[in-house]
Amino acid sequence: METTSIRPFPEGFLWGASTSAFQAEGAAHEDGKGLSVMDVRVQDPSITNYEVASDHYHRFREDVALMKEMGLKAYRFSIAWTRIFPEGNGEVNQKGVDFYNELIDELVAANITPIVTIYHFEYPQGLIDQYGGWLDRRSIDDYVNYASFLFRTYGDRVKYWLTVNEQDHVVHMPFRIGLQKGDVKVTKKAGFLANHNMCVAAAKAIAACHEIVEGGKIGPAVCFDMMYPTSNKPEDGLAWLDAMDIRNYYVLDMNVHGEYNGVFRKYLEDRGWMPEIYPGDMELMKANKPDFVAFNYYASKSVSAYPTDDEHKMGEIVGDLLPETDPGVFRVVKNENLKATLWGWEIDDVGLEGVCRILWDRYRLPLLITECGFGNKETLPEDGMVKDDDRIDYLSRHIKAVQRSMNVGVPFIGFCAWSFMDIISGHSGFSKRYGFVFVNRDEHDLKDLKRYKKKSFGWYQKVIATNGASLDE
Ligand code: BGP
Repeated sequence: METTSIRPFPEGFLWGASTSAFQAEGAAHEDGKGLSVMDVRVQDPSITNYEVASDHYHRFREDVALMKEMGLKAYRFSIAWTRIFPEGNGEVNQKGVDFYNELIDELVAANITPIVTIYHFEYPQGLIDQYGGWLDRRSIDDYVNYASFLFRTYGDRVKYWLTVNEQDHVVHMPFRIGLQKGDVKVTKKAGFLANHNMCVAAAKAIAACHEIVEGGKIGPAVCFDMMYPTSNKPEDGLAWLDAMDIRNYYVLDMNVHGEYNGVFRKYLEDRGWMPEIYPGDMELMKANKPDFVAFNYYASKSVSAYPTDDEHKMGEIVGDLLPETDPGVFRVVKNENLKATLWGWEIDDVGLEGVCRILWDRYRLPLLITECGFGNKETLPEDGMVKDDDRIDYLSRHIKAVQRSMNVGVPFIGFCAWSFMDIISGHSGFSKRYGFVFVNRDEHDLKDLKRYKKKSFGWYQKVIATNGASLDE
């Protein structure tokens, strides 16, 4: 809808940027850190050097100084579970505890609000070895014990907490829950069991946060792609509704409403994937709602109906990471109206406006964007400044989409761009860069790891200094 005016961003809006531990810190085997599934199952050393990442573990003071120079109001990062509990439970590793104390102190001294992700993909391998990790109910107590330790240790300074990063992706990726890639039907059943246990664990952590952290706010950080039906055929419209229910809403429906939505439940039951619900599980979720909905947004997807036939049977999902075809439900189709990144992610700021409105309409909780960014291949020019105009354009459009949604009543806590500096991509090594700050290394040649401000650094600095007003210049 066109409007005649747009409200400025409110005072106190958290202009932020994000990273995660395994992607930024490095020091993968230092100071007593234990192994996570990312260390042992996901990271193929032939792709890149993961062990050093961006060396944030050793250079965090320099990095926070850059954040301060930029004027960041918030920094969203994750704590590596296995730095705190190397085995996932049991003995605490004091050196890991100290590292995050120092990082948080440095941020607070720089007037930057820490937003902490409790669990960002790095599940302790120790818990997989002990009892199979998220597939066992013991995982719930170990997560809550770990989260409660963080609340007690850092809760005097950290008031914003994120329970699980992209649970909706984690459950579709066997390696992230400690399984080998195998029979899709087996791994999906396991994934949705893990999903249930994570929701119970998150509800308990929300209760613990509210009890332990004075003024603490906590919520999930899901990935939420905008979706569209590819045509005005009624069956494509229905496939879109189904895809929204079983791909986008299901985790938040459990976190916020304490329920399996009807389409998701039937989807799981028909395929034999419905996990056992223990007495009290759903009541626990209902009683412990998040304070906000945080989400990561990069792109949109278009879907068509995809009926089963002799060759495409129910449950025979195809898609390396996330289902791209799900017979009997939908298939993802290229959107010819949108440009895409080098990795095929369809760029869609209008879709972000839609997501903001959808999330507010359905959950009635304030929103926080924890990731949104543009991945690209970049090299350091002679003058030392990467001219990342495409990133500036991407972020500018997406931030304006947030503003448009706020203009029609969606309440927002803040916007955290992905990522503060170049870090290891989730799937594409170091060649896929997202940062405002260039980190001087290649996949295997670690060079000097020196930091260089990109053009977008100054651009975001100005956006923050003018509380968004410079976006209209
Ligand atoms: C999200 C993850 C991040 C980050 C980002 C970009 O799914 O939460 O950790 O990796 O996506 O993805 P990629 O690095 O694969 O481009």
